[in-house]
Amino acid sequence: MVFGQIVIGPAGSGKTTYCNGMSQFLNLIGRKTAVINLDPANDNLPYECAVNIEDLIKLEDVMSQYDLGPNGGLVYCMDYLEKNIDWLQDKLRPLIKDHYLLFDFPGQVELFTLHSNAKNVILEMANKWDFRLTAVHLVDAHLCSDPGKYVSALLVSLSTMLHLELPHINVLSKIDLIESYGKLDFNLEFYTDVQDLSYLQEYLDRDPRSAKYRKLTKELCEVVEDYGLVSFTTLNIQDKESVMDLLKIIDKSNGYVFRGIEGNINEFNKLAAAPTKWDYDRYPFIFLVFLHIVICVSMLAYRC
Ligand SMILES: Nc1nc2c(ncn2[C@@H]2O[C@H](COP(=O)(O)OP(=O)(O)OP(=O)(O)O)[C@@H](O)[C@H]2O)c(=O)[nH]1
Ligand SMILES: [Mg+2]
Repeated sequence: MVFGQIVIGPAGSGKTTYCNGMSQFLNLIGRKTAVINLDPANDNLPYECAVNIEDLIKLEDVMSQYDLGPNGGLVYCMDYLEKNIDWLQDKLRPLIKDHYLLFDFPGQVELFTLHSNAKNVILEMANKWDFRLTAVHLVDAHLCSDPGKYVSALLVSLSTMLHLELPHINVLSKIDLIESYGKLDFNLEFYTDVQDLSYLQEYLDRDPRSAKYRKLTKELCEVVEDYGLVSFTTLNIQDKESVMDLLKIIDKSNGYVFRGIEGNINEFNKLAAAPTKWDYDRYPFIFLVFLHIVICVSMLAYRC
């Protein structure tokens, strides 16, 4: 079974950095990982990519040939990828035997809230090729420092969840920088848990621009609350603990933790209900078990 992550989020939210950091972490814990770059606008990739959309289509060529700007060019590239999905399938074939997959997507939010091209590529992988994928939606934590921007982040997260229909984790990225934006109006849990957005109103009213759209913003917040789908986890990609905590959530969401226990309902229930023992934690554990066995065997040998 093939498992992986669809890494999405607005421009500059940290997708490429995330793919680089997460692939390093996965390789470190012994999980063979391939990164697939599906963003034709990504220059100077920090990771070694196993598949690159640049080999199929180049954004500059599209822009000059069809006289398009970067956004129109990207929509064209995604349409082209959808039409040439066989190219992607051929490129992935050698990897899917034993690799975990990370897909680095473009940052244009309209591709994941409006157009169907990227969605169709993802659904082809999830439904027809039976890949177990989780959408990891990165949102810059900076948006929490302004109540109006935070409402936008909530809306884009909800629209993306509804559009893609995949297991979905919203992530406040670059959380290490949050204190540099000044004191937040609420504690961090308020922003991650998305429990009672009515508290935002007072802060929205302080800004004359948001006060003007008071009723609209209030209704939009109610929509977000009524769906009850959006919440966030946080990430500092440079911090191993933070990456590990996120990976645990992702692995539960796409079923990675349940691999290899098909048909064993007891094992399944145990894993679903309990905090999972992790590959990352398991290495010291295995070492301790090994040490214990060595000590027992030497003691037995000594007694004999
Ligand atoms: N401090 C900090 N900086 C980060 C983190 N993640 C990403 N960055 C920085 O944010 C900037 C944008 O990161 P990218 O990974 O290029 O973002 P992206 O989402 O791939 O951007 P596009 O491909 O243009 O949509 C870079 O300067 C990164 O170094 C993080 O966790 N902490
Ligand atoms: Mg990028």
